Amino acid sequence: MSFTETLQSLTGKLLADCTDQELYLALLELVRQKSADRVQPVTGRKLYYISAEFLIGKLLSNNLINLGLYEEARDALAAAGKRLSDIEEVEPEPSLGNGGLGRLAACFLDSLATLNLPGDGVGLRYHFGLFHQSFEDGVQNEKPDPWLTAHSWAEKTDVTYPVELAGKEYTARLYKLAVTGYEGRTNTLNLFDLDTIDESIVHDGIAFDKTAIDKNLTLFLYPDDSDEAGRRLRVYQQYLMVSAGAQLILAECAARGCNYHDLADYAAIQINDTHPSMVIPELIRLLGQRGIEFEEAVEIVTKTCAYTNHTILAEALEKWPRAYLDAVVPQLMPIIEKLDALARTRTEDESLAIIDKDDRVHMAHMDIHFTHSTNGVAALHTEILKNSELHGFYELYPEKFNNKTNGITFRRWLLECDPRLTATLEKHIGSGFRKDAAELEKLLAFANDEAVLDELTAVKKANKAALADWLLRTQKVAVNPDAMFDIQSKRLHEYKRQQLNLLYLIHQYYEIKAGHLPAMPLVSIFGAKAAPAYTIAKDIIHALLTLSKVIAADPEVSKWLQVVFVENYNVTAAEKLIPACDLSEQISLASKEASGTGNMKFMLNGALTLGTMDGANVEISQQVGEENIYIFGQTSDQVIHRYAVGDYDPAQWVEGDANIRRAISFLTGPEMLAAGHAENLTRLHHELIHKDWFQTLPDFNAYVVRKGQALSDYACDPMGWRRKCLVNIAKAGMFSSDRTIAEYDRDIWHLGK
Ligand code: GPV
Repeated sequence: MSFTETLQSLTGKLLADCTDQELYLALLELVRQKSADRVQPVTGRKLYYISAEFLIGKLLSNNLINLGLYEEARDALAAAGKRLSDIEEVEPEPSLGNGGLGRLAACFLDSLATLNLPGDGVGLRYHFGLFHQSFEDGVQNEKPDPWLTAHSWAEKTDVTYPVELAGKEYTARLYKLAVTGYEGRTNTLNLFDLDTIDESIVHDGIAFDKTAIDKNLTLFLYPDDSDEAGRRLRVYQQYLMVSAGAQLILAECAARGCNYHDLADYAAIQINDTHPSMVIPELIRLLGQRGIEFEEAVEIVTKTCAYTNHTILAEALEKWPRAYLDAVVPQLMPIIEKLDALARTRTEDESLAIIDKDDRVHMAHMDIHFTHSTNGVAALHTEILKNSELHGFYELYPEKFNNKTNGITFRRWLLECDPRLTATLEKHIGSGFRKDAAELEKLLAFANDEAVLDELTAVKKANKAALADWLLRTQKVAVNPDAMFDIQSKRLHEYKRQQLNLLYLIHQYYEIKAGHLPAMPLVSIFGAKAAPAYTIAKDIIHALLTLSKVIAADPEVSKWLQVVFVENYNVTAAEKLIPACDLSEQISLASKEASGTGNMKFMLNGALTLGTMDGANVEISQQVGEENIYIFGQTSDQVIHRYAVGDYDPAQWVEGDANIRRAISFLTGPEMLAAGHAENLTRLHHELIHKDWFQTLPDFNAYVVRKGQALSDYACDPMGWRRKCLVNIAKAGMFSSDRTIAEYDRDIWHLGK
């Protein structure tokens, strides 16, 4: 049967007569059948990647590519007058993650299946995932983002497990989503849910009754944790995930012949940050029910589990008040107490305890004591963990610490999102890089080949035009496609310093007004969601939206500068933005961004990085060489030292520097107040002058200079610029998640053995 005939047998009519929705459902069914053919039996150790987030994004095109059906599908549809890109738009995006951590989990599943490794995901089937963002009156507005339709990728099973929450029994139901690798096997993403969830209790945006657990438990990813009911709800969610997950793992292993004593020969469990940490006491509890004594259970669990740390920010290291755990998971508390007592026999250092003197339970401490591996996610991050944040643990267990620098799947972040670049690369270096990312280095041979550099320029130009069309269609903004496209897209957080970019833009506004024109026009694009309860983050969004209006209304400035804030930044938007970027903003305060993964996506798509020596930027800069990246700002050592001394006073920087003073004052000046809200602008102004916890001001001047350098290089030396882009693409191979997963397997998991 031809592809067209197969599809027609699924829709029951001629393709030309089908709606996009009908074609989408037929393709979904076809992909399901083909994926099922690639399921393989499991022998030896199998990985369970347990994570509160899997930011998988839309799946249709990705699955077609991985199954080798993309071109056939596109051509068959085109022959019937249909466009695959229109059909893609019918698919709702499952936004089951916040940002990097969740997207990393999705990239890892793709690489596991591609490398033919047995590795499944375990998580939750949120009904709405992360909220949908819109801007109203210059302010972020949050609404539910439904993705579950009658025909969803996640298939309901009749597998259920009992889970006890606050003394009451609930039934967790398993949904399975097929994950097919590129020319690889099919693994499973296991997502748990309750049958009793009631979507109708959501009102006024994303508000809902936080106490009705049977109705609300899996409604949203990370419900607002600014109040106690919200925080308890997170504990409920986490326990539902780990208890059902642990029961699934034990059942699958038993079915393969495991007698529980040898669990570690059947399963490797990776704990993705601390959200799933309760899997440790839960497994010990379940093994106890199966007749295994506490001491042996601890040993089994330690051998089976490994932990990844994704941050050094203290507020992101979970410490649950004991009272919450007493209330929600009383069955775990006796076990956590015994683990605390056992940990105290290994060290007298009170700061390494699981339960501290204020009766808070440190989830990361439990992970480090009772798993065999703790890893950071970039070289610098792991060094900081070993030398400062987790130094005491490193002294106690040096053999447990290791680094696994993050990566991204090139199937989604090159083949899918940038078909133009993919085609150009294939023309010159063949298609080996699809499976072996290191082959991208072959491109270096063309670094001085003007014809190839011209082709890369043409690809970027076409991608920028496509982004301009998309912005016009979806955001109603027109941008100048001949300007430099400068993009900062990632979660809105003070440590990521969108506010530094904001101060730069204000600075440029003044410079242009004073007749100091930049080397070329700049379109500065932002994409970012702020946590609904994160006030200052929302103030930064407001300031950027307001500045965008002020500049657009000023013809003198808007010729040179435009600020665009894209609504509802998600995976789908990222796939449009990244291929069109010239300059990638990676400007976190050094030491604070554990790794970053957007930095890798931009580099792979031929953007140059403007960044601090933070996270994986350090390794990017080592790969490409300092002449092919724009680095500025304090080093992590300087930052850590400044915090240690504790004498940072932003007011002194404001006083001592006229440019800084001018930029900050503008926030509450007449232009901004006329276009925006005094409350938000005044609060941000106050925060920057009196706190500036993430040291924006000491890096301000270096940032302005470096960005000016990038603009003038781009304007005055286009071939030189394009050569740098080529080197970035060629050197991106090390940031493939295939490399990352191969390292996890070699050092931690030993899958299939
Ligand atoms: I902890 N990260 C995230 O997205 N959410 C979290 O809750 C935590 C960490 C991110 C880090 O901020 C990034 O630097 C990192 O690249 C990413 O996790 C993946 O490791």
